[in-house]
Amino acid sequence: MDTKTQPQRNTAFKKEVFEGLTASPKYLSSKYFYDKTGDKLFQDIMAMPSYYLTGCELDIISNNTFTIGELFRDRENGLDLIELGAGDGKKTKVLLKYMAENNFNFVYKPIDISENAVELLSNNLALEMPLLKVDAEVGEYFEVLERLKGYNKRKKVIMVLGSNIGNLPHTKAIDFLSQLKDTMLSEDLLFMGFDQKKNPQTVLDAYNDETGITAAFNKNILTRINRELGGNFEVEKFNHWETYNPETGTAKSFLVASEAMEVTIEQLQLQINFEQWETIHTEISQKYDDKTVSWLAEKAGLKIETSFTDANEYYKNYVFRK
Ligand code: AVJ
Repeated sequence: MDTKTQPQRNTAFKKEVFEGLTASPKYLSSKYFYDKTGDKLFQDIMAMPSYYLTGCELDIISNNTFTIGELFRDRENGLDLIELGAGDGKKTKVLLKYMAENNFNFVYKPIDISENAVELLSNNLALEMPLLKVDAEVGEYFEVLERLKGYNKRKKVIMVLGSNIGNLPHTKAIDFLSQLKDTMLSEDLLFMGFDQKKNPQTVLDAYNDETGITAAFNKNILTRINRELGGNFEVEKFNHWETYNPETGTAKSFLVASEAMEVTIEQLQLQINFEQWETIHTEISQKYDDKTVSWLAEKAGLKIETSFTDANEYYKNYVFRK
């Protein structure tokens, strides 16, 4: 595992928190949800029936393992399977097991922004699949893209599951996709999950559970600022608020101050004021349709080769080529 970039990431965290909380309106980046507590809360989210995304993608991968696996295969030189945002690897393991059992020659390279997630996944794979070649790394998407160019000695398959791309607004998603394209050669594949537009209530329910798990997940970013940057947010005075715009397909998460407050963040030498009902925008979870995905692909210079969906067409995994 590469821990050399840790201090740098902490600096990026500081810089972005400063920028976001001094902006108007205030915002924070959802990529900072994922510390140890955030990872655990996200696991709890994935286990909630209302958070349909995980189950749908698991169904898609389980029902199409052979087709997907054989698309990935290179009988001559094998392949590098690179996963951005690997998390707990639950869905990926279905493919890893197929590949391992069917004589694929491959290295699995999981990359995640959460050091904790990468460590848990590495340990788990060492136990469950001891013969698998794993080369894990900590890093964030845009930071690791450059290094992916070094993986051009044989076929590479890049996976981004979980509709993780949905955290990026379209402009950034196009940037991300076109930078991925720049790392690809003609035989390489990009396998990516996109949550689809559906009944707006179903989307809203996925991000607004009554048990408060999503609220806790959203608020964890404030707890993290308290712990890592010496903040004194009174976390319970913020409300989780979710919106979904069925026209644009954008689900948005906010933290709303339930009263006027003054917050200090020691390490940033920053004092911030909240008016009552002032917001911090924390996350977008974009929903897609075929037309939008085709448009993103075209803008990024990628071609859609095929796609897989579940019985309800709630979710789709697309295979892209350069
Ligand atoms: C992991 C980014 C795909 O946006 O659906 C879950 C994170 N946020 N519940 C998503 C999340 C609130 C999730 N992604």
